[in-house]
Amino acid sequence: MRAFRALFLSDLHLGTRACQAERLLAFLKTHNADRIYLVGDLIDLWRFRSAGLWFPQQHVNVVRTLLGKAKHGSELIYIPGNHDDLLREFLDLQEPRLGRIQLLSETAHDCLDGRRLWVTHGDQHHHYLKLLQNRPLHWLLDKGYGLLTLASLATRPLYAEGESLSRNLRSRLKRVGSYYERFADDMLERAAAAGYDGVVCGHIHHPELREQAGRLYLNCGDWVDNCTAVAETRDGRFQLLRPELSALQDWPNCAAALAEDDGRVAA
Ligand SMILES: [Mn+2]
Repeated sequence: MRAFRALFLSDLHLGTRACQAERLLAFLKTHNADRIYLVGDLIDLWRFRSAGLWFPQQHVNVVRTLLGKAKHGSELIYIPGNHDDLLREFLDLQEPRLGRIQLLSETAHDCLDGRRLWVTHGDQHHHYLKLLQNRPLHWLLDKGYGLLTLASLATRPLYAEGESLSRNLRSRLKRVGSYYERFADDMLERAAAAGYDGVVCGHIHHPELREQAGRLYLNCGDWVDNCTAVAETRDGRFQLLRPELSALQDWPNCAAALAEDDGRVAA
């Protein structure tokens, strides 16, 4: 078991067939932290609205494993995203909790070195998706998202491990509009304006860890395509954990090796 000061996971999309629950479970069973942040889109409530309730045992096991961590001492903080936005309606309650899980719209993470990071899913600050307030467009995008998920699943055998149609489309999107760049710049700008030393977010399903003008941008990625998480080590370093997809049993070692050359930022 690798134990961290903090773990950040986003865009699990439990309740959809695209969620890689088996890999997620293997990850949760080998990684722990004093504080675990679930940075939005944990359960995909959009899918329940449009496709009915589908929540297989393995997805239940993910929730149980997370609750187990809370029971055994990890502090769990759940920040809803746009796919679990129904929960945002309960944020006005005094200290909203789901059992031992604290529910927050966003929060600040105090790093070991004294820096403060803004922790938020990212959609509420994302000007393109402000359009989602528009109901007919929301419906259309939801259908489009469902179709893309289905197409991505159907074509998964055609792609190498770790690749998929949706990931392929997302990387095209990057080339056309440098969408990820603009998202990161936007989030960093907002973090700076609010007096934070950086931001931890998710939402765009693109794992990234960078330091820009002295500020940290940490994107957790997702458990649909990338299977990644952000971690703060016990000595205060941030790592992007990207476990080797084809070797489940070797995950912790691979995660450590990849974190070394892939995503280390000096504390
Ligand atoms: Mn999202």
